[in-house]
Amino acid sequence: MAIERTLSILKPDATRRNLTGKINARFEDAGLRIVAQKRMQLSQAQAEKFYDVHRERPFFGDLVSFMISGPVVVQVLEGENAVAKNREIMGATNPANAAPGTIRKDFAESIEANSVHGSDSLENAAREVAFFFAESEIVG
Ligand code: RTP
Ligand code: MG
Repeated sequence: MAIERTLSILKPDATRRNLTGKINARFEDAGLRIVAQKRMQLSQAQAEKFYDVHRERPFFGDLVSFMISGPVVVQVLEGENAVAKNREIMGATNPANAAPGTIRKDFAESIEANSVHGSDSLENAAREVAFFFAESEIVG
């Protein structure tokens, strides 16, 4: 299996409840390595640009408002099959549908305040990692 990198975001509901360490432990316990990480406050323009693919969706405005409602932690996870592995650890978008033992099942508050973002393909991972990090900030 290939070593991949994926972009992860700990969302404002996670930072607000001081859950960043508990969530990071899930990644590390699954064999993913946090090779870059920074805490930041997204601007409205940044959040809109990051979620541009969802611009026409009915939840776009609420999603952007939520993502700027408090600090986020953006991070690069590295490991075997990292993109799919992270999606598996995260669980389904709606915590009501998430499998037992997943981050969203255990921590998410709602379909919107669902604690984590993870890139959904290798191609999007490369784009999303580059959105937040210079190559020199990623130390594998
Ligand atoms: P993510 O992009 O955050 O990793 O989550 P995802 O792939 O599981 O979900 P996606 O369909 O890409 O949606 C992005 C984020 O938008 C919010 N959302 N709200 N109110 C709603 O019906 C709704 N649907 C999605 C969630 O925060 C979701 O993670
Ligand atoms: Mg998505």
